[in-house]
Amino acid sequence: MNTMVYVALGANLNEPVQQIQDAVLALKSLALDSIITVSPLYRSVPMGDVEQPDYVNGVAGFNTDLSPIALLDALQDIENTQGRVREVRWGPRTLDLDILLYGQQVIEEPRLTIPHYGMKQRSFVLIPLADINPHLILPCNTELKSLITREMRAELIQI
Ligand code: A4P
Ligand code: MG
Repeated sequence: MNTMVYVALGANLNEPVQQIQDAVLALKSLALDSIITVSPLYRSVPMGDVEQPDYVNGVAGFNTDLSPIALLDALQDIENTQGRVREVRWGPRTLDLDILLYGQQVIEEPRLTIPHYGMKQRSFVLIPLADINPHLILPCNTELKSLITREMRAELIQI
């Protein structure tokens, strides 16, 4: 069965825009008919206390027949292929691929929390997600657009 999924893209090392573009090509191989929608990319100030370069962030949406865990495995393979090294939590990374939404499913498993635990607070997730699906309703029945504040819009610079 095919499910619409949204994946957050983040990078802040080794030519982040190129990292995201390479990731988009890799994501196509997971998508039904290789069709994926990609948001504009944004530059964003790092969230958290770790000193690190600005991020490039965006969101991709596509239909897939992978299960949630199979999708996570595939995303982690792509991260690893692109040289992701896990050192500090919230530290700099060549590529971070997080599953934001898997259809309307709510998943609480040791390896997987969907919707992504931080998405409702993050400008660099909400704004690109609304770019590709402005009318999205989250599984908790909240309208995506209602979560986006003026302050959040001011935080991002479109690339
Ligand atoms: N995991 C659980 N749920 C999910 C999900 N929905 N999608 C587990 C993906 N993974 C999920 O992730 C740690 C574990 O989370 C995985 O093994 C998976 O089983 P990770 O990618 O290894 O580590 P991480 O990304 O450092 O941790 P975390 O908590 O996911 O960090 P975040 O929340 O992704 O934040 N600032 C800006 N401006 N832009 C950013 O993109 N990103 C971060 C990282 C910090 N600051 C940022 C940004
Ligand atoms: Mg992550």
